[in-house]
Amino acid sequence: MVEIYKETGRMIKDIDDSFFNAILQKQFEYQPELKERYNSKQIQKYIDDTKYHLSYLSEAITNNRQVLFNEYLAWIKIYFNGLPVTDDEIILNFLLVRDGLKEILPNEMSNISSKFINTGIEYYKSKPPLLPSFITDENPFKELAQNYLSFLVNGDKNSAHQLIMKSVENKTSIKDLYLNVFQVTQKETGRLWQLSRITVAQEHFITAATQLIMAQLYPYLFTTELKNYKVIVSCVEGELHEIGARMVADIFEMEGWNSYYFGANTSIDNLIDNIKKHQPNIVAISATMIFNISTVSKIIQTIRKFDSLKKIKILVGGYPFLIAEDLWKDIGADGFASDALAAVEIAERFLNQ
Ligand code: B12
Repeated sequence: MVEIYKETGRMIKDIDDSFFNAILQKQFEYQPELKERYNSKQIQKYIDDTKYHLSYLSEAITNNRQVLFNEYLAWIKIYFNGLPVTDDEIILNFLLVRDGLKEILPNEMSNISSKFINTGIEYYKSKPPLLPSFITDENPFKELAQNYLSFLVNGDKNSAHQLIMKSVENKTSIKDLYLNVFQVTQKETGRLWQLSRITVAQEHFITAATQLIMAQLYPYLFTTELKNYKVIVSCVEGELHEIGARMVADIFEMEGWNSYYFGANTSIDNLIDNIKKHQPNIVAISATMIFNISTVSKIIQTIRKFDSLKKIKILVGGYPFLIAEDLWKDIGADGFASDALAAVEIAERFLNQ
């Protein structure tokens, strides 16, 4: 049962370029006006987008989690809402992919992919293209977060920096700044980009400024009594979102752990070599993009192969694990946490068992 899903996901992942060109030609047959409208850049974009859709479909099927595909479709709906691509064009693209897969996959597998795509399309149709702010009324630091982000959106990193340093002087804890200010303003930045309210350059500027400001807070991190525990924190290969992992490493450090932070896009081989070398109590693996779940799973399987690493507990975290309940169990991790504070709590619970 599980194997057929994995095999279907794998076959979809391995599909070659001729498939995507055939889908494009079919879309032109149904919508000849698109053929007139698309220049070579738009044709390439259509092909890239279709490949991208399949990378999500493949992970959703591999893990037998409709929610992973649905959330992606909800994301597309909002993203394309501000752009000159209609719902009908997007839905037709998915229908053509579904029918194209019927031609190349064995029956049992194409039934699975059709079910995922049909359910996804219904979800797409039912979702309004709305995305509420991540800076909510429940956030005790709402005003600080709003003011901080507003400075950065306007390109004023010095005022953003001063605002944070002033709140540190006023005894706001680093943990509150991390979770209630930086984490939510980063997510809000993503939302503003997705809604086309800020540019990619602004998003990069805000992220770089936040990383710089987090680095200025380092003197406040290393104040606790040291424990004799080690943690390795790393993003998987292909994963460029590193701030969540950085926060996890920093909060471990604040709690007296010795942390080894390897950042974004670390190769499996390199990670395994370092796990062998440092023999940590905990390995914390971070992934944000749904198409990286398989790599997380591969890392876990590789660690489990070595007798010398048997005692190590593996934690996973990041967006896919937040939306797909118990996915962490299915891929063989020992635990999952929704944020950096909870990560340390779980890790210490393991060690006190
Ligand atoms: C900054 C950013 C980038 C930067 C990252 C730079 C950097 N140095 O990190 C860059 C420009 C590289 C980037 C690239 C892309 N991005 Co981007 N990015 C973001 C953004 C705005 C912020 C990420 C962030 O810092 N979040 C804040 C951290 C603190 O939150 P977190 O990661 O969830 O971490 C917490 C918990 O999850 C947990 N946790 C995390 N890891 C772990 C691990 C363990 C073990 C545990 C226990 C817990 C844990 O603890 C953390 C701290 O509390 C997000 C928006 C968002 N919603 O996150 C989009 C976002 C993730 N990106 C998105 C996209 C689409 C992309 C690109 C595809 C864009 C493109 N067209 O190229 C690429 C993909 C790159 C790749 N292959 O990885 C989308 C993803 C949507 C989707 N469908 O999946 C988002 C959601 C934006 C959006 N709203 O549309 N991005």
